[in-house]
Amino acid sequence: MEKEKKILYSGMQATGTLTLGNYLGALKNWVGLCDEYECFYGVMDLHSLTVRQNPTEFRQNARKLYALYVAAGLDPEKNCVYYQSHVSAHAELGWILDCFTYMGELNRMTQFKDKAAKHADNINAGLYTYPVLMAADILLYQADVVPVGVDQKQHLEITRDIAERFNNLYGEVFTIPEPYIGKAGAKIMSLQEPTKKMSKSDENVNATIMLLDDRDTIIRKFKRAVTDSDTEVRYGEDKPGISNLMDIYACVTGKTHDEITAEFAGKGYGDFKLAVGEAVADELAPLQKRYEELIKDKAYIEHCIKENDDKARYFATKTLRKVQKKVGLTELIR
Ligand code: ATP
Ligand code: LTN
Repeated sequence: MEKEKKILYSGMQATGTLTLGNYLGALKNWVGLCDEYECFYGVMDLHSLTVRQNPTEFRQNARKLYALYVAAGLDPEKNCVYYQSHVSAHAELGWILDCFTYMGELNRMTQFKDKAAKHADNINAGLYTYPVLMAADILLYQADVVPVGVDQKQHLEITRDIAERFNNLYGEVFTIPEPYIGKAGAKIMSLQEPTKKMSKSDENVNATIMLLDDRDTIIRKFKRAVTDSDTEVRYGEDKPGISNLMDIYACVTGKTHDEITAEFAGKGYGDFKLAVGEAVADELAPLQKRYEELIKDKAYIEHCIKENDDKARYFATKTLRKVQKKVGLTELIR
């Protein structure tokens, strides 16, 4: 690959619908990176299979995720937005890298421990080797940088370890990826239990703002957000609820915590919660409008998927062939 621009790789699982946490913590920050980087964003549908999926809903969720990527501003002409499962090199490199990953390393993964506890009836081998497939995703594109949240940092570290181990054995095959530290990567917390992260699998609907929630729902959920018995809009460890709302407000308005404290001095929490709700609803309105248009425009979406699948396949296959050759698999006879 001619490296005029550095390569950036990221993606999300195609499970459920996205939350405000996914948006402010990840997606929103990806928009615009294509000016500086050659960007690849996957709909990580193979990873979603580690949890049992209803096939019809799963297919719809994957399409929704694709449309949300585009609606949020990932222009498919400038970013390679594609489906992981459409590029078979992911699964093929995943297998090869499984053979270069130690069980001792995988045993340390905290996400595996969390998910295994959550899905005790389905602790499958895919859940265990999840980080190796993620390593394959990243290494196939020779990514220089990977924007991920704190919860995914351990997976990026194992990716680097696997890549270095492989390179030590076979020469410089893989680029060693770095985590991408963007603008203050906000961690958005639950509106009901502000010490827990906002998560799409939360059972309490009031805890989570979904990206496709309508304006009234968004405002209502913010009005019900758990705060404290004080009245001062101030950032601090002793005020997790208010601090979370301040983080959200800061992300959507660009204001600093001090500016927010000044703006709401002498006003009650009610005014502040309403302002946060309205600001979030205003921020999401254009994305939702664009999403509604896109999801109906099957021809356009399918055109984008096809073009970008082809582009991803081209780059991924190049790396896969190199790896196959290095480990001594017999070359294809053409
Ligand atoms: P689940 O609820 O199933 O654990 P999730 O909502 O955490 O899912 P993921 O698919 O694991 O979603 O994450 C996708 C991306 O969104 C990751 O980069 C992750 O760091 C980011 N992300 C998820 N939740 C938050 C949050 N509350 N705040 C900031 N970023 C988040
Ligand atoms: N595990 C990630 C999703 C993911 C990913 C990747 C992110 C799968 N493959 C490669 C970055 C690079 C998550 O956010 N849950």
